[in-house]
Amino acid sequence: MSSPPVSSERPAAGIACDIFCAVIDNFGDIGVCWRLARQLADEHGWQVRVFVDDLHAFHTLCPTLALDRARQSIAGIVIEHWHEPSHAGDTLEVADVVIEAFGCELPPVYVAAMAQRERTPVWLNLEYLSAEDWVADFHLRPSPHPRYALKKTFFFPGLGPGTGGVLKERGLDAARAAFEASDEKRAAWWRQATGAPPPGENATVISLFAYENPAADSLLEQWRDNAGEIVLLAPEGRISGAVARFFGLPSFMAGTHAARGNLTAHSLPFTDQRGYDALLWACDVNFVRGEDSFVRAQWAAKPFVWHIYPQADDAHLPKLDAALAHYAGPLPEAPRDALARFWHAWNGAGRPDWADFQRHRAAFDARAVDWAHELADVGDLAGNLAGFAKSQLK
Ligand code: TRH
Repeated sequence: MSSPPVSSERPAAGIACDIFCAVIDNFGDIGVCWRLARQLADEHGWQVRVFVDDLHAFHTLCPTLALDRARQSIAGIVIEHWHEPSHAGDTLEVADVVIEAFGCELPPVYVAAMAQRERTPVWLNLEYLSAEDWVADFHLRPSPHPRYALKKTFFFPGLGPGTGGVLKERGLDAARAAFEASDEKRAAWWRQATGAPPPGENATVISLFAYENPAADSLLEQWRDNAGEIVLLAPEGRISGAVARFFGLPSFMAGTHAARGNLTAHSLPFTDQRGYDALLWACDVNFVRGEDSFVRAQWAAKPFVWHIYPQADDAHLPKLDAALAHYAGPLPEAPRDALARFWHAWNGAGRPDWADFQRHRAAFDARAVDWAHELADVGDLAGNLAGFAKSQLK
């Protein structure tokens, strides 16, 4: 294949940034990249292109995306369908800042052009989020390229000081506060999401976003038998089969409603990312998974339960405990242990005990608010990344 022509550098209207994203599975890879792209464009004025190899996954959380276009622009961001590993856009333009998400391999022709560029680009490898202590030691470590005069810097998201932090839009807290303060906004949200008004104050509202999970059957039974009303909001997805089985339904696709005992459940359509935040704000407790929803639940400042992305040889379990150490560490012993028991049970070790969780709800509610403040002190990932890149471009 012949190389595409190399263009002169893009107009200097702002820092040009290319983000390369290979979707491994699910929605977290593109979910993080898209959120980062929007922040760099909206809050830092960067000219951003996103190269993504799976438009279908992207379309699920960005429904305005056209599936059949090789190149398109949404919200001022150029999206290139990265259709084969060697593809680097129709015209080879190398950006000032190049972000390789989650160790995906950049097109060789692009790397070669990076090396030829008059002003060497800042090349960042954005890693997966982990709350483990070693992350702070590896954050911003450079790695020289074996053949070219280029260096790649590892950028590690994290939950503690010395890491890259996690993504948080500037207007996020204000948007949440506005939602929480407005009965009309909440009522409109409930009508649109479930077709019903908001439940009474005594109901416990729970969102459920998870992978297939054998512990779901027991938890659904406990919610059915709970003393107070439970309202379950479940975006359509990998856990929907378990909910359908519990209610004796053939499926639990978006728009389905069901009730047994004290449990009422609504299946919601998968929304865009902003819509997912509103779901978290509407709930008392959020079950989340993977990486990006795990972060959003922390900004929602409500108690949450994390279904971590399972890895071979249980490599995910130390990551689960590292997150617990940050999040639950300052809790008194009894609620701290209860939260750890519940998270472990939801991740395969034992049976989740809802009564045990609820007993400590007041402590969990207060901790969720404190933790959102503590996490904000680490700084927003997009801001941290932009600051580092600018310091390198000087
Ligand atoms: O989908 P996830 O499980 O994604 C990932 C991937 O599996 C990835 O390969 C893995 O490495 C990573 O987890 C750890 O979970 P996550 O990260 O929470 O991504 C879901 C995205 O979908 C997130 O951006 C929120 C968004 N979302 C919506 O926009 N609307 C919705 O209705 C829902 C339920 C989610």
